[in-house]
Amino acid sequence: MREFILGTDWGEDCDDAIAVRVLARAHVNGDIKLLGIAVNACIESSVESLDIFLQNEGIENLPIGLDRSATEGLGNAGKYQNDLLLQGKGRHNEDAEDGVRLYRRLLAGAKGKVDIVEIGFLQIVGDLLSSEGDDISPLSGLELVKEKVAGFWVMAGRWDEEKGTEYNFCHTARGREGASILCKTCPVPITFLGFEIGERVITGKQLPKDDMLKRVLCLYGTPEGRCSWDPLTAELALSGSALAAGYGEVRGYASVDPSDGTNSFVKDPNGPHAYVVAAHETDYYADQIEHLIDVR
Ligand SMILES: [Ca+2]
Repeated sequence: MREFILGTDWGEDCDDAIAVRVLARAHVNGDIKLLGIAVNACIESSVESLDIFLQNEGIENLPIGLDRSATEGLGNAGKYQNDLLLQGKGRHNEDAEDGVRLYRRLLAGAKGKVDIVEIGFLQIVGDLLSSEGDDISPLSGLELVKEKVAGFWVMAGRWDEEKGTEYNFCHTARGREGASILCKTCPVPITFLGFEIGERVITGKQLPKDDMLKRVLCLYGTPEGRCSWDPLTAELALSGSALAAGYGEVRGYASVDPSDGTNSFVKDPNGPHAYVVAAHETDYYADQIEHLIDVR
């Protein structure tokens, strides 16, 4: 069974919650094993709100990591997290493991190769790749990723223009640096799903009123559905290839300028990076997500 780790900026946009449902459903159905989730944007309600949401999905005590220093640029955060605290009880930020340690521990303990899905800022991944051996594993972050990671599936970048600007790459200084390190040093393949893909695909409209995910969308201010950057990336990762998820792909070498977060791409059919391009109308992709998140 394929194993996954998710990195999310849970705290801001509500498409993260749709993506968490996509992966949680696959885990509960026994299609994958979700090993843990690392939160790369920290607000007071981060861990407890995520834990309550996961419990609602039928998952108890999933390992959760947190970057406690990731408080930059979160002026709009917490629109649905604070309400989720009223819906149950969960672990708190103090209970969460440091984000880099979570990745290192889960990777060191994994028997096979793990797929990593990133739908937020990339400073934890950058710090993981820069990490030295420690009490968890004598391997450096680079060695650990090379040995234990099948590939990264990353929602970030804007690939339909030169020097694209996109939120996950650009918004925070540490995120920009982490994104640059990921592109420069990652020893395993990376597949990117860019802003231009998720922007056009709206999902979540069909959820029933009493669904916690519907409540999240309403609190965020998008009751008619939200752009699907994060759930499409989760679904792409579950599919295992661009082709299987209904995309074309462009291969080459991606890079991110750490000073401003703009992304660039040099095409090369043998390159280690790829970004996906749409091969169907938007309804095709929306239907896939609606099917995955629908109430049972
Ligand atoms: Ca996100």
